[in-house]
Amino acid sequence: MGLTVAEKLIAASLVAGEMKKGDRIGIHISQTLTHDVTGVMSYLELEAIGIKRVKTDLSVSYIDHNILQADYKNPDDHRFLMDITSKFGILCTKPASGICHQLHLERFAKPGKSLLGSDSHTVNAGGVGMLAIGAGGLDIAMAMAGEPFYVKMPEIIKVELTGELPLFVSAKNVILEILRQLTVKGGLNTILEYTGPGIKSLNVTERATICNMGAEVGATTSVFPSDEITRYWLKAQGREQDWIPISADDDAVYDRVIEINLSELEPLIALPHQPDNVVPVREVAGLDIDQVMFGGCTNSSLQDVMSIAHILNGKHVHGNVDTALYCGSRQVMVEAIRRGVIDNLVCSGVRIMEMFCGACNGMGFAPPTNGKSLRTGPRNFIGRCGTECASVYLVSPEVAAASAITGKITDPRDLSLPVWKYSMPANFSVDDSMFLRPKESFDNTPVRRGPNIRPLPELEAVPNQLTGETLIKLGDDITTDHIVPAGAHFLPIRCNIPEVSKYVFRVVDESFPERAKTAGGGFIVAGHNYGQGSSREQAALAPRYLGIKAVIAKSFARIHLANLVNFGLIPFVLVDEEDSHVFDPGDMLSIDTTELKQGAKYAVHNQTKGIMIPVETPLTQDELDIIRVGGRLNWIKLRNN
Ligand code: MIC
Repeated sequence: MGLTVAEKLIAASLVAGEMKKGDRIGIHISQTLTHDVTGVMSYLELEAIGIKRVKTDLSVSYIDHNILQADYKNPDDHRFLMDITSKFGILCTKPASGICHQLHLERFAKPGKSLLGSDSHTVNAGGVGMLAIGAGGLDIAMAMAGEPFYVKMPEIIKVELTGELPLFVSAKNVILEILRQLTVKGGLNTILEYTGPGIKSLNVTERATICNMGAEVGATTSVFPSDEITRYWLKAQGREQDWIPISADDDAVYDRVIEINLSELEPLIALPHQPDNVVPVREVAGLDIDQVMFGGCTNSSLQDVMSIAHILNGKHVHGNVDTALYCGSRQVMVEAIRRGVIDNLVCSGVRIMEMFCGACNGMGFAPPTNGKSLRTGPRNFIGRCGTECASVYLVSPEVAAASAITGKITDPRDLSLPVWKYSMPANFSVDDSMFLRPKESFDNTPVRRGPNIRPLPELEAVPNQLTGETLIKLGDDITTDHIVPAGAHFLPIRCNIPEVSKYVFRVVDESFPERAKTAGGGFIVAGHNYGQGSSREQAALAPRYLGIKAVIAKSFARIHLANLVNFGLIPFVLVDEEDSHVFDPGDMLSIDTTELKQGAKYAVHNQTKGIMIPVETPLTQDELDIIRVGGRLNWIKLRNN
């Protein structure tokens, strides 16, 4: 039987298990990626693991999130990252060289290789036929130490693209359409593999845009074949030698098929506060807006910037609209400057920001009270933009640009704009001078650690009896932004667990941290897709630090489930999801965890109501053994001693 592209990529890196859907497999990781919000903890964990040099072909530490240096915290983190990566043999960028995913696509992503990144949008590199997966920082540390990355062998969804994108309907609309069909839950434990005649009309940065937001359907990853279009991109980056052809066999077998005729797509928009709340732009056209943000890792390529500039050329952004642009990298910025695009945008009234994630995760450019903000990034979770009462809408660069002119949500096709077609340069300006090369070998140069970089908390083993109060009851699709907030006030404290734990569930119940501490910990009860969104392991570690014993939910997002295992927090799944109504905040619960066995059923004793509720865990025995000892770092210490 023939293989899909995804199966070929997995087979090339498989080091444990068999490619049987649903089985746990181990993948060798050739490249890793971190950034400055998740990377500090990842390198603290790498130190704890005890190796002296990374075992990967390439590891890169990007500095692209915490760029608002409002006090000592972010510059201290950056100094720590530069020092520690140099010792371990890791490349490190200078601050604001660009967004990690755009930079990695430009300079390092390789078809056929595997990449693990401490960011959920690592999947962006699937645009060049790479097996690129987001994971928590500790999993990245393990990969840097040469350990396999374990994941459930996913189902493979064939996304058959036909036709060609119409004018002013760009690649972002493809993934918005997939989100509309699949929802934020629909891609769990799947790989989205793009194929069909339609892919021949998509260049690498368009393919990366589509892969990038595959993270929002919960997919393990997304991937395109590696073909002549891939080769063109690598050649334009001076990396043609990295190209290899990868395509699915004619008799490859897929688990599901989604068909999309690109020619029939229209401009789409994700309404607040979920990326799958997608409707046609024309359904909400005319709504007044306060802000437009161009940028984010999904749409900050040269094509995106030039498309925006084409629409704004000779026009001004509306007086009521504050508009900002974050180019994806120095390369994008330089190429745009050389084409006269940046001065056009300045003349149109667009604020030119630094090259980093920026407003996408609330690092500046927050909307006003009850503001309406159109953004070209991947996420619109509540509170993520920095203003909890604001509403963020996700759109393509073209819809964002048209709306910036009119001051209202606008379909660009209604502006009778001149036709414009992007032609990707045959050669991009390549300048790697902002990548700091590591020392030749590990040495004892001290690593400068600011006071905000706190040691990893000690985690005790899981007791045989879990007892405590139901501290919070939540619905479906609880995001990592609900659990530990994003934004300029909170991203800088991500490497300070005692501090960040003060803000757990801030956007849903500000009293939670104090109640958890007063109660000596307890339980979280939630619905489906608990922990959707980012790779931030603090979303597991901070509740653990507050004494949370277990999370009882209807289902879990992939990355967060792995983070719960890594930090010794048991994820229980309701055997009958209707039992969720039995739990109320304040109910006293107890669970006998003397035996943590794969496939076992457990009973949650709701002592307040005198009811026993059956639950199970979706974990393998290895994962349960890791939880038993209090998490992966404890497990490693025990293994090494
Ligand atoms: C995001 O897009 O949510 C982030 C901020 O990049 C996160 C990383 C983090 O939360 O630290 C992600 O996607 O993993």
